[in-house]
Amino acid sequence: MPANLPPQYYELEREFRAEKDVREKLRLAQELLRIMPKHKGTDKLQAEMKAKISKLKKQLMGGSGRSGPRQAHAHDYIEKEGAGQVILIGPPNSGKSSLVETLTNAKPVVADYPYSTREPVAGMMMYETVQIQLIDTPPISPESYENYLSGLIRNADLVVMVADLEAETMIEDLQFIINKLDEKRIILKPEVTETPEDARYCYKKTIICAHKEFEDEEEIKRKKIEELFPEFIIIATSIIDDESLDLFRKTTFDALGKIRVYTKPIGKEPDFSDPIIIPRNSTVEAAAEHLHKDFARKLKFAKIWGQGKFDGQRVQLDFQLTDGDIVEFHI
Ligand SMILES: Nc1nc2c(ncn2[C@@H]2O[C@H](COP(=O)(O)OP(=O)(O)O)[C@@H](O)[C@H]2O)c(=O)[nH]1
Ligand SMILES: [Mg+2]
Repeated sequence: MPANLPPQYYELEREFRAEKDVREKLRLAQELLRIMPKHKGTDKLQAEMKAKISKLKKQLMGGSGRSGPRQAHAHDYIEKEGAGQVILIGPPNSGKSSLVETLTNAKPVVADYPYSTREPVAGMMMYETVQIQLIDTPPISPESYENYLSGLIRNADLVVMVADLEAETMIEDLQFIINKLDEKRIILKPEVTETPEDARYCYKKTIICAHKEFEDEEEIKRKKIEELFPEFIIIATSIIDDESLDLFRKTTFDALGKIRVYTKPIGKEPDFSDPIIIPRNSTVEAAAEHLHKDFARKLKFAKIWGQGKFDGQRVQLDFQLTDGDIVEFHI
């Protein structure tokens, strides 16, 4: 049976064969397996690719003795925690580490010299009642691109690109990042409403921080960013301006496309300490399912408290919830 592989497959395979970096090679192998049509004609090819993947993984862990160099840490994957995973990227010295240090419990290195951050660092940021995971990363510049960044960015729920308003080369620096990621087939987008036609590409929802904004009184630099990135959400931030940090928290949460729903036992007070985090436009049924599949099956109706609702309004399972709603489930 013929394999009938799409032309993209052959292109990607050529790249895969030429690639020397083990981590990038692994990513390409995984991509090849993903875009390979799954039918009898590709059974053998699928098995071969799986074998290559596991060999590359072993190599990365440094466990396969003779083959390939040992690589100490795998930085290309960070387990998700909280309401969403947000990765901060940017040119050297733009303030990524400062933002993560100020907003989370993590302690990345902050320094007034470039290339101070060598490894990704994750920390949890509190936004009202929810936690959001922030990842600090090494810079992207002509002098530096850590290959594991591609995997990290692809896996994140949201990208925050940090622009340095104090840098004279701000626009060129941002343009460089866009081009570099494009090379890695990652396209930063103000909104992601579709999957790319070419399966090797990845669209990533992105917002931009016009950072160190405190000093940009005439907003000249910020306007330049707006010109280069029309339609993107751009927020002005500075680590010495608490209001801007609050805006950062709120904007990232909104951009994640999630809502918080508080549950309330019948006849008791709602529990505001532990909201259910579900995608925007989720129904009452989806919220119940989030708690327990069985629970959702037994659910008859719910009562809702929240903006634009009558207190204790009785609603059906297909009712769409909004951020901050309080739900009392009735089974
Ligand atoms: N004026 C000002 N300087 C900042 C701000 N945030 C960070 N910096 C400074 O910018 C430099 C680089 O910060 P750092 O967080 O290490 O940048 P990174 O390389 O992007 O991680 C340091 O000297 C920081 O003190 C800010 O909001 N305003
Ligand atoms: Mg840093």
